Amino acid sequence: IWKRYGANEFSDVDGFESQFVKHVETTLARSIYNCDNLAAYQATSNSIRDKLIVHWNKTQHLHTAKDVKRIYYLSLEFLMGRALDNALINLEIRDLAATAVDELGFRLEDILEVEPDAALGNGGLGRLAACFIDSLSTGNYPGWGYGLRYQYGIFSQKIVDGYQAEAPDYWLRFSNPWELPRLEIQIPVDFYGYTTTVKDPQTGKSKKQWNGGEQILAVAYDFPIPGYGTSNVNNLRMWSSKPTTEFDFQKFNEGDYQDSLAQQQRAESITAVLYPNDNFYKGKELRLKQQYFWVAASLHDIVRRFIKTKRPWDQFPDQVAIQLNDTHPTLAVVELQRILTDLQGLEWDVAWSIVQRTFGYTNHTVMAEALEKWPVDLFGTLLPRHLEIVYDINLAFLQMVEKKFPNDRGLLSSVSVIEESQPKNIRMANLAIIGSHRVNGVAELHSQLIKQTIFSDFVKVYGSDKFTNVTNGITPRRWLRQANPGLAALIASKLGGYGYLNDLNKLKGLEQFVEDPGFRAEWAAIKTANKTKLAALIASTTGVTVNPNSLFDVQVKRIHEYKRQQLNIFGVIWRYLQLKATPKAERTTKFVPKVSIFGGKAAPGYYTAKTIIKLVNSVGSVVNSDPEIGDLLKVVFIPDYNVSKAEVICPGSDLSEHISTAGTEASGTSNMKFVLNGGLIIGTVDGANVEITREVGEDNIFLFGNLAEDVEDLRHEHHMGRSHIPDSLVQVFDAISSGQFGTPDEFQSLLDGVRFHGDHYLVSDDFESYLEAQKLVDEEFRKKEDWVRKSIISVANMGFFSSDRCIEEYAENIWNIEPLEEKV
Ligand code: 26W
Repeated sequence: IWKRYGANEFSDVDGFESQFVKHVETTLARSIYNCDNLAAYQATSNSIRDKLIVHWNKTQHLHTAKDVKRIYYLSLEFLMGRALDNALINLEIRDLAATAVDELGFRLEDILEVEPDAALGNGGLGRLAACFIDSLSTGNYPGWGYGLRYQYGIFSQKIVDGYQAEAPDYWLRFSNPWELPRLEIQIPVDFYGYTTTVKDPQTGKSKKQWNGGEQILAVAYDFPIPGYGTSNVNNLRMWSSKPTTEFDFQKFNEGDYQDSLAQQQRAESITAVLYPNDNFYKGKELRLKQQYFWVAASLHDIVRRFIKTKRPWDQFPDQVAIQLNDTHPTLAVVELQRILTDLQGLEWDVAWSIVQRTFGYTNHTVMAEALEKWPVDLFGTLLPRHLEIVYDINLAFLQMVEKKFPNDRGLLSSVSVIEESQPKNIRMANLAIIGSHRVNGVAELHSQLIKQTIFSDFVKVYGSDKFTNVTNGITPRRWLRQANPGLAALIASKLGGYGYLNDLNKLKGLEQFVEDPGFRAEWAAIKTANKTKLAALIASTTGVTVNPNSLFDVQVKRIHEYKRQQLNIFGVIWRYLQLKATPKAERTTKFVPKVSIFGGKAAPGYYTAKTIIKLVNSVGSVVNSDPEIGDLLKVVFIPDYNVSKAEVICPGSDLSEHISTAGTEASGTSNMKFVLNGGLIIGTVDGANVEITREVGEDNIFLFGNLAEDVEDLRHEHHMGRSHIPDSLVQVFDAISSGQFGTPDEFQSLLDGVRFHGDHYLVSDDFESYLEAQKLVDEEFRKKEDWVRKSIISVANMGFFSSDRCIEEYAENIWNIEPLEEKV
């Protein structure tokens, strides 16, 4: 049977070509003589997809046959980027495909460029989910992702007159060969309505019942996820909303056919668009609808799969682990409790024990403004039965706390799921903690901080064992092999092949070549080639020509005050002023030629972030056209930063900036991507920078700034009016205020934030130390050979940051699952 199954698979160039032609002629109904890059992309993808489906089916059958425990990763965002190159790499058929398309008259590079990014995420959290799903497959873990199939991903960013403008990202325009519509899997999801108490005809006991008011269907779309060096293929299931076939017959009978249909059509709006906020919470009803829609469909699917095993309910946690990627899926805790009690008739306590053993919760931020809280009224209208259950969960929990800590009103009110404010709110993080057996942060420092700050009272209640750390990681398949084929090949040539790609600690073996001048020369040449590629991207997207011999200094990530792009651009202005003030003859001896590269999206409603983008572009237009400066300084903002651009940018940096106010960046993952690609970093003692320093050594990283433990006191000083703006920063502000970089009015608020409104992100406190660190960068960059040594040693010590290691830690310490490999 398996043989027949694989009938359409190919294993050589000829086989691939015939599949390609078949897809052009049948799937696409085109002729091979009338086949452009888009058609070639679709035909290639469909050929690969056929191969994946075969293994996808085998893997799923295997997991069912062996009746294994599965991990379900619930994430509202999966920032996947492109799929084709990744599939070719993971299936180890990239060379084969390149040869085949070449013989057919195409270039693989051109075909790959046609694919739109699957940009169903905002930033770090969504990209982490994508790396994890790759590592789950690679590590042969039976694991599924569950998400939403948004029709519009994160907006595409245009720069108009220096400002960000948003355009819709309709990524499904040419359909999507990487998804398998499962139109037969349609799960009804209820909203609104009311609750009643009914008598159970079997037990005679009374119980609660939810009578929903509006029903919407969740349709499954499956994305096969290939692993590297294994034939296992896992599943990423994404839900799409559509109307039920029922519609409001009363309205219909009243003659309002149009309106009744229109209301149904609105069902599709649930999964229409990804919310573009990152680290900022807004209580929008549609967002809560998205969350419940996704959670209800996913749990229904998971429970249905469990019921098929015919096991008793108390074995549910032995078969199912569910990870909550931040608080966005926390309703799953409530929904599972509802399914077990209302629908399956389990006793409350029995059900609750199952719930707690099933869930784990990952926190990704300590920032107060990012914590989700839903107004009780909004919540209760949309999900009346769930509100009752939340109150019951909270009651039982508070009774437990009261017993352990009698008469501690402060404690009760801080750990309560209900915030007794006006209006009242449901605190999703509290609910997630109470409903899970384990809570983790995403880097050592962050995991310590959550225990000391936002969740300290829960440590009191549960003890600290419930709280743990899993430091983030990245997949080396995409972020080394795919993004940097040159470097990956050089490393493979030294380490005896590509085996290091799923055993990243092997990179350590590179250290022995550090004193080999030939190796260093090859290493440096690859960096230069990657910088040339980045220069081409800069030229094509900004029109600015940059010299690849300059120091490429990059900061790409979401634009946010806590990430401090403003600190970076103030530093750039300082450098420009210094350059101008230095006699021409001395400039080249004092300053290394530098290109300052920015990129990243601002949330559409985030005014300050948008102002920072404008400032970067304004500084760029002045500096780049200053004939006195030439190659000594260029400033560019690359528009529409996304995964596929990151794959060009990360390998092309000499230095990247990870300069958040200490204690604010939970982990950061682009820091890992840059170092893995041979770049050095300048950064604060924050997030995973701390562990990167531990791994690569203090000599190979440029750290600066105040420490997390000092932040509170410094902020207090500012609020007491005891701010000190260093002279360097005063000069920068004066230059801006004088109109040197365009109308100063629009930048006024940015400067005032630092000068008069408490400087919440401590730009003034860290500015001098930042300039010092940058000075050191210049000095070190001049010592070319030493710089290359640092680069090699850093890469050699990045093994720890493979997301494969993360998944192993989650599997062992949180999920209690084992890998299972399909033997071909
Ligand atoms: C409710 C609005 C909202 C949306 C997204 C709040 C919070 C988020 C995310 C949790 C923000 C996020 O992406 N956090 C990032 O997670 C990464 C992966 O763990 C970390 O590396 C980053 O430091 C963290 O900012």
